[in-house]
Amino acid sequence: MKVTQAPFFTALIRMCDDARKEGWHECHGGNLSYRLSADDAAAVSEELTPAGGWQPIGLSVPGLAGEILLVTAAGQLFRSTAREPERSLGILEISEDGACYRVLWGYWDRGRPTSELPAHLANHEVIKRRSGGRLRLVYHAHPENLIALSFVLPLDETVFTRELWEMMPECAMIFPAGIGVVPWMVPGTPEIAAMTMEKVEEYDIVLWAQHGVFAVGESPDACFGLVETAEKAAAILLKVLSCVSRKRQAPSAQDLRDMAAVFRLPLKEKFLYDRLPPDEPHRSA
Ligand code: 2HA
Ligand code: ZN
Repeated sequence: MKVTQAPFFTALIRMCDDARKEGWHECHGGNLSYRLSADDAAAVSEELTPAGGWQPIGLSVPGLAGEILLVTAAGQLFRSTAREPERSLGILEISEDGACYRVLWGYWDRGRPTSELPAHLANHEVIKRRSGGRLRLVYHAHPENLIALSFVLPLDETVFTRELWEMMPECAMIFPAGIGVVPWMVPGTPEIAAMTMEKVEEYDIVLWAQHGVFAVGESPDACFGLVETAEKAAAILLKVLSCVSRKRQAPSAQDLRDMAAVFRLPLKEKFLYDRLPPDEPHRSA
């Protein structure tokens, strides 16, 4: 089967297209990588041929030895992925020592993987280990409401997680581990990669303050849905904060515990602290 006809590929293209329609990928913003399953790779094996030699990754990811990944190309536009997939994306293989990669498909016209490749691979190594192989997608986007909130709320995971969970029940269901927060850092550096890796040990979604989000998932739909849910909650919260300085009412910690019991959500107690009681409802004299 051709790569462009494979179900994993069409699902990724749909995600890229949906995400850029949401406005999360201005110009060159964002990147993603997907670790192919054995079935994914077998389905497209006729088109996977090494083009060029092994190149150093710049760090060692022995946990990904022999893995095959689809990774967005450097400098490409998310809005071009559907129209020019072979230019916007590529598929690469990791060497047996985990130190090098070689291209098997795509990256037309001397393209290359995103400059964030080391960060993507390092995070894949973490999520593959922590999920027993279930998590396959690493995704970076620039959703505007979450970015805006990082100017407004303290950069504290207990605050961000609780505020977003309160906005609608879907949030605790979709990100029961909460949301990680990384302060503003220079993009593309080993430092932001290392701090994100630490957060990805615990969280499926991490906010990069005044920049964007970094999310992981088992499929394109799961990962898109995760960012979509957090982003919608951020939009609701910004609306609330633009109307009142203090919410009049909100679900309590006990409300969230009750929901966790019914839906078997592993919500952490560190996010279920007691808050100041809401204002008294307005009463006419
Ligand atoms: O250009 O979003 O953070 C890709 C990015 C870098
Ligand atoms: Zn970015």
